[in-house]
Amino acid sequence: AAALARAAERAATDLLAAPAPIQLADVVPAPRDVRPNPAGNWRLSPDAVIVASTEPAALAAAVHLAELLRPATGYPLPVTDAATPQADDGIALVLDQAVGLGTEGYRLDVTTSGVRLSAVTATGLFHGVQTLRQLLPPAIESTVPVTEAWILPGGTITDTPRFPYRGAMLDVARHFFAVEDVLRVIDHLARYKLNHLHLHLTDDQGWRIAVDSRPKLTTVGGATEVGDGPGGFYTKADYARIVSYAADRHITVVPEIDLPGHTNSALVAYPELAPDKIAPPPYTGTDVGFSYVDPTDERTYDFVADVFGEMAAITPGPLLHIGGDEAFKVKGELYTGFVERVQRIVAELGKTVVGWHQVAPAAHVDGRVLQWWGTNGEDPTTADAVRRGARLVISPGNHAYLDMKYAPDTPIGHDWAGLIDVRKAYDWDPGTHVADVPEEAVLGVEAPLWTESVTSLAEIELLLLPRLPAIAELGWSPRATHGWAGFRSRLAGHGPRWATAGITFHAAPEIPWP
Ligand code: TNX
Repeated sequence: AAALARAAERAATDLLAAPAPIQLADVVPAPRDVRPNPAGNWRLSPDAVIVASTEPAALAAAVHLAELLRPATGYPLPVTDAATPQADDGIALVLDQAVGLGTEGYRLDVTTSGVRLSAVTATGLFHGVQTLRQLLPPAIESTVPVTEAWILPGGTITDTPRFPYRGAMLDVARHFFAVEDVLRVIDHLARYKLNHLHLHLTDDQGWRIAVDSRPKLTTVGGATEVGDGPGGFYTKADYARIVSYAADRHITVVPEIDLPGHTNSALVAYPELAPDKIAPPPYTGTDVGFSYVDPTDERTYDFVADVFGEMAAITPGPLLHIGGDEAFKVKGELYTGFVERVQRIVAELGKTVVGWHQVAPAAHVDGRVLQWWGTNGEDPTTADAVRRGARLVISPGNHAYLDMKYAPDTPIGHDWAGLIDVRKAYDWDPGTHVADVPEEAVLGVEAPLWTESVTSLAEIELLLLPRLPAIAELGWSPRATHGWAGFRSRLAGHGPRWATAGITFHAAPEIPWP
């Protein structure tokens, strides 16, 4: 009788399995290759199991998948492991050298007998899990069980990123954000296969990371923010929590200590760093370019070595960001000499240096990365630094800046680099954006969010979504898949997902939301 019941259930399942509510190609960022097979739809059933290769990292991806699917389905979805996992009416996550597709790619096969997700690395499996999640109905985002036919569209996706660096930046200095808020931002990055979180940890208005050798940086320098707010800072344990939450989602944290400008909060705490050796008053406005650490005082370099030494010790990723932007009062050789010394300090710590593209005139050091934030794609100095060996992360102010308003009536944000609606965020090419820089020198893209006007997670999300997926697609998807018409209709399907998950977003008028 039990067997009969199962057969009846299977027959019912087969009937229900067509059509799938989501098309196999309805994924953001667009996959490299999509081969739908409408005869291969598969329905996730209450007794489905998830089985992974025995490696701990593969199991972790499987557990992550189970945790994404359990709340809405209410299914137990037990996770097991096997030497050769089979998609036997369940989901198999398989580490397999033969799949190819590099360090981040994956292959997803959906057939009537189950789902097989395979990759060379656990990172590939994790990205594949994000794709799988998007192929289920939007109700999968519910935090409580809902009745739904959990049908996956049949076929095969093979996917691999265009660029190795895909990031977003959060400015936690202008306004401070709690660890929990940063973890939610990491969730949003993971959804769209971004793999770097750049934290802008210091600025005129506040110093946000504990440095044991300089405690006043946080007790004094961390006590302010833009406006009247109390500021705040991350203890090393807080920072470790962010780093490990990100690492679990295959995201590398890139910490920025902005020097020599944007340093008023450090000068308030340690006046010997100030050019006149007098502590300035704390700054809670939104001007830029007025503060700097004294590049002619050896104590400044001791400070830099201490701070980056401690940052290197708590940052497992290879990149340390030294800022370098808008140091209007440190000019010419004084500026270049300062940057070169800081670059050497970072290199001696075994880390790779990143700087805003203003550091371009400084000498090259191994692996140096410049973050382009210009607005016209023309900069001979940056192109020259690339010829001397630098690579670029591209963050054009007029396309990728998440703090720009969408439209004149956006309640928060800036407009100095223009308005950035979703199409403006999407319609450009990181591979050809900066004149005289070949695509081979482009590491990838990053969407920075400056927070002078941003005070809450909901406001972060309003500016992030739906533009972050646009930048993610530029970083991940092959240029051949690029097209506004296709993107806007794929993106539209994410509105109900965000709404179901309780995520704030801007219902941009140019997107055909269902
Ligand atoms: C410029 S972009 C800055 C930031 C501001 C931002 C506001 C860059 C490297 N520096 O200090 O917050 O504009 O959009």
